Amino acid sequence: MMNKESIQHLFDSFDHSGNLSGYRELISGHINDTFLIQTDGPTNYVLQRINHQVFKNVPKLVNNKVLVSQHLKKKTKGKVLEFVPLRKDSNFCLQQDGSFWNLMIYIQDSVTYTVVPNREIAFEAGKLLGNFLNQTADLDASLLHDVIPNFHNMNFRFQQFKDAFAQADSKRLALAKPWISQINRLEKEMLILQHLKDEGKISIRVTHNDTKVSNCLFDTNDKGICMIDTDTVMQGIIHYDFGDALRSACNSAKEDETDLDKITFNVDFYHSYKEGFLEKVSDSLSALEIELLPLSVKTMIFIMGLRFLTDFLNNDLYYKTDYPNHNLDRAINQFTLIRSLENQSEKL
Ligand code: GN1
Ligand code: MG
Repeated sequence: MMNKESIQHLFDSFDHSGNLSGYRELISGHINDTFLIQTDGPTNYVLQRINHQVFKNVPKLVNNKVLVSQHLKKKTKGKVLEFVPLRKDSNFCLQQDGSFWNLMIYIQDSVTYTVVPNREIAFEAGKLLGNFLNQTADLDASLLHDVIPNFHNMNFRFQQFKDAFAQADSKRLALAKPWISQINRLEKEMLILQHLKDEGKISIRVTHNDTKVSNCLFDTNDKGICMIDTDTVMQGIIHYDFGDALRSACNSAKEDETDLDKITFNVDFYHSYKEGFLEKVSDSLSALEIELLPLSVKTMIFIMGLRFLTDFLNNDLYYKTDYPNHNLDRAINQFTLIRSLENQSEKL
């Protein structure tokens, strides 16, 4: 548990301005712990504990984030995520208990959405990601450390799922069973992008890899500011980012909604997002890459469903959960979204 003293101590390790006047935990994400730090000066901060169980090399991860931010800063007059160094010229703080922390400048007057409320937000979110990908297109992706190897590798995720299935307890297996036929039915199709990537038919570039809409920052007029949560920036294909973004932007409900009637895939938001996205990045995409965009959406919804179900079968080792079947509910949510998408697939 963090108390005011420990937050103060951590905060003071960084080269910040102002004095801490208050703090609160921001409920965001399934992996890290995040705190908003209020000061008596003009700048507030975001202090984040980076989960070193999940991210095996935090120094390299922070290095990736800083590299990408510095690159983006050269390209835009607008705001970008800015990391605050430690007093002794490092961008992260390693505590005696083994925890790693980093500090960012809080971007004032900004908002995020977990569910897209209208087409304008979808369009703006698409522009944000398009911009991010366009502005990082000339950054040598091989400079980025692979923070989680095989992160969106579908073969790897299937293998993890099969291993979890083989060793799961009978109670959890019984709850997962109704979804197995859908997984089996889709397996071949869900490997298409992976095969094309492995065959070198899709370009490798800098990708964000966690593009859900809650990682888009908007100003109070609902104009996009920038993408946040760059923990997983590394090499990838454009489809990871486009697909994962629409997985959340087009879900009419939140990621763990359990009333399945509320979960539909919003095709209007798909088109608005795609329009904003392509406005910014289409120049760097091949005809094949554009043709594969719809498939990427289904693929990324699927991979998240598969990962949630895998973690459920593994007794919730990876994602933070709020109640016993939380990961199962998240998985069912994603598989329900796929069904809604399939019912309308000709409209993409
Ligand atoms: C995790 O912790 P958070 O919310 O930033 C996960 C993403 C998933 C996401 C699902 C490192 O991100 O891959 O898409 O949950 N990040 C990691 O909401 O596994
Ligand atoms: Mg993340």
